[in-house]
Amino acid sequence: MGSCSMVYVRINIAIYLAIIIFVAAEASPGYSTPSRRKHREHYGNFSETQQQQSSRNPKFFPILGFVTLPSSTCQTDSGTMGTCMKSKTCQRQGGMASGSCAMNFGVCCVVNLVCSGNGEDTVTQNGTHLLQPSSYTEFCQYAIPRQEGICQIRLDFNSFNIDQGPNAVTFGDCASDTFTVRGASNAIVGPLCGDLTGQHMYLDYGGSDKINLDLFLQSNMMQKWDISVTMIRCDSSEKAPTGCLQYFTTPSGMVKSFNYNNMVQLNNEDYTVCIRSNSGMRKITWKPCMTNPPTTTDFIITGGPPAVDPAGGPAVGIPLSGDDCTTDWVMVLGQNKYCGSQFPDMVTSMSQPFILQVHFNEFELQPPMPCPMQPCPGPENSDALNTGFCLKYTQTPF
Ligand SMILES: [Ca+2]
Ligand SMILES: [Ca+2]
Repeated sequence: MGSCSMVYVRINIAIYLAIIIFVAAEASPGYSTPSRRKHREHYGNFSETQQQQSSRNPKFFPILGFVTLPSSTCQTDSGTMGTCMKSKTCQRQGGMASGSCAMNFGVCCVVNLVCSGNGEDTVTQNGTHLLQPSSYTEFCQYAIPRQEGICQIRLDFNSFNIDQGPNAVTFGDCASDTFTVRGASNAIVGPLCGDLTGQHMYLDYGGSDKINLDLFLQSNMMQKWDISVTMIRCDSSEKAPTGCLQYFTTPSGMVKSFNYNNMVQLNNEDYTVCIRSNSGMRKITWKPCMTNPPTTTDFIITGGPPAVDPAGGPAVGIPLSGDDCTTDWVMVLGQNKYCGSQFPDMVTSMSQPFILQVHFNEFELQPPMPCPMQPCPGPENSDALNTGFCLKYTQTPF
């Protein structure tokens, strides 16, 4: 037999082995080959992994690629996130197929967990979407028990809107509907309310064996949410560093406080936003978003709103930093604390890891009423209509 035929036979054997592994893996939900696990963990660097496998063994790469693809995340027909698997596996897990994946060998499967309003609704499948109840219920409680080898979960608020109540605008408290996280070890957040659409959270199990998400719905309004839950393995490269509530991996991006969509700052938050240093990047620059210039409402954390220029010029905020920030502030690691009603034009830091620390205390400072002091402290000495923050970052090599 010539060497050419030998290669042909080897490739054929490899194809059969690959098909057997694929079928076996899909037939058993608990089964996971090392290559599947490895690929799932390195999904974020898929193109790099592809290149490495390809250069190591060019003949077998397409086959290995075919085997490993079905365990990955996919995009559904409606643009949301699903998990690629065989059609039967999806049915068995109570999911709904929405589009195909893995060269039409798999379906993009979505598992929905609708709030029952009747005790804990337990999340068992990675990639589950948590949804609002079909009719009004006062209490929704989701439980996410820790599965073997899982250290962290990521929540994506694909959409999220609950009532913030009239108190939030003035006092920063969620006095109507609330969203509360229990069992996570890495942050203090809220309770939260309002519009969290587009936000994400990484929650560490730490010593806990269960993370709970509680929603108290006091207002009978049209609350809506779609939160997807991703379970992250302890040894996964997708895991956020311990202690980071938010983790951004892109070279540049936008970070907003919770409920910034409603431009209302919420009380009682103490968390860390981490930015992954991209290869060769040594410096990070933070700026206000300026999504709607010339207003400066994208950073009001303490004091009142920026003074409006009667001549029609841009509103002028009060930038404060360092020891002047005692109640609500953000801190750029390696630089300073910032508060007031204006963020500096630019803050750069070469301290790694790249970190933004967020601290909002338990209340908003109101001028005493009736005012015993003369002159009465104006908005500049109280927290009035604080919006929270929207900041954008950019990583650069130097
Ligand atoms: Ca404030
Ligand atoms: Ca405050």
